[in-house]
Amino acid sequence: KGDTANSETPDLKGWVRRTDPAMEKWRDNRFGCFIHFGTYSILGGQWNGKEVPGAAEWIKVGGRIPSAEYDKLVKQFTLENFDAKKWAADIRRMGAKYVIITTKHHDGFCLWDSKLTDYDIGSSPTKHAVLKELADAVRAEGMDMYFYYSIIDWHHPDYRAADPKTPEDQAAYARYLEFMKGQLKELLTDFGDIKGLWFDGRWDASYKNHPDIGKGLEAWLRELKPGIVLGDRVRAYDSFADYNSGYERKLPKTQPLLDWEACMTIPENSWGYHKTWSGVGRKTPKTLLEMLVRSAAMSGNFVLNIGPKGDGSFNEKDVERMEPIGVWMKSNGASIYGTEGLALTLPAGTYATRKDDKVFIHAFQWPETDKLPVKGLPGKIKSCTLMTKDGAKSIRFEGETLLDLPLTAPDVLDSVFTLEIEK
Ligand code: FHN
Repeated sequence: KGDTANSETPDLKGWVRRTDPAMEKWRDNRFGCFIHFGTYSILGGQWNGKEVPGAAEWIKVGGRIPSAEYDKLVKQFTLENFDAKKWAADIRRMGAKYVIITTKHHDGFCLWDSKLTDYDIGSSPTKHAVLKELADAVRAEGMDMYFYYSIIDWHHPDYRAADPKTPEDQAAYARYLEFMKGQLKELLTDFGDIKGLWFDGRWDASYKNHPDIGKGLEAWLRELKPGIVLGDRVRAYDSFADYNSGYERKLPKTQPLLDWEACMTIPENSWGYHKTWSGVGRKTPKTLLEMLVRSAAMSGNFVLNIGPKGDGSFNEKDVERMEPIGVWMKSNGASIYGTEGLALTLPAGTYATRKDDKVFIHAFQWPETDKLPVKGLPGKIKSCTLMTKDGAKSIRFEGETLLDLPLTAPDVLDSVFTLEIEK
């Protein structure tokens, strides 16, 4: 199951590149943090003492857990270790500029006290107003808040996955769409400035077969919140909204023609908290950072997912990755934020980003000689520095080749050269 994405579709179908301040800000952010959090986080991928294969946030389906059992988790949602300010501070220290949280995932549980359902945090023992506290804390840390919302809803009695054919099913699904709009209105009015919505679960026939539903919803949202940033998952695969959000757990091979964002898990395929991460493909800080840099080098955004535990604390395995990325971002953020990609001829494992008259060369693989040849710069090099532990050090160059490089990489993750280019 999952989004099959518009990703490599070459036909842009009248897609217009937005250049308003809200969209420019989205672009400049470049690095976001996704949070999958809900009552499934309590289970951490295990049911009745056994590991359930598949993504931890899908455990209700993967573990064939009866609703009556699954719904009891709400009463265990105590969040004794939840601290929104700490979440926001840790995420900001990682270097993210925006946060996307699952306000409601496919299981239908709402992380805010919605007036339209009782299947929400308001029915749990916690005193924390998670969304409100988080949205405020995220903004206080200078980041942008985005809300994820699942179109699919395994809990709502009126939700229909199949294309509704009978008058009864059609009426039910129409009621569900109204419920969804009502919830979206709550999300856009009760939590301060929410920069955008991140829809998910457009693949059921009820939504996919009727592109007008998504288009109508999109128009309604744009009226409700002018400037809102919407990824293309609000639409039914037929065209793009503000950007292509279909790069899930993968990056494009070459730079796409339109704005895009990739979202990435740390384990192979689990977004919610998983106790063991038994699947293959746990990514290292270096692998994740290289994905972020490759994204910026293809003019796209990168969103790293974390899955906090059911008690509200962060998973140590997530933190082990967030911290080194944050240390790197603190010294090298200028080579990511507000940059765009630049197609240069470079050695393997080396990428380029650009901002104004600066070109940043990212060396994940350190050259085996003392030279780094660059080809295709937009002008002559005026100066070149290399970021080291002791600050930026001047580097000699001849034409487009960087010379006399140190024997080993100054940064174990990614060593960055800053080239000032003559205008
Ligand atoms: O099924 C979900 C999955 O659990 C997760 O939320 C991801 C995030 O992009 N989206 C869906 C699969 O496309």
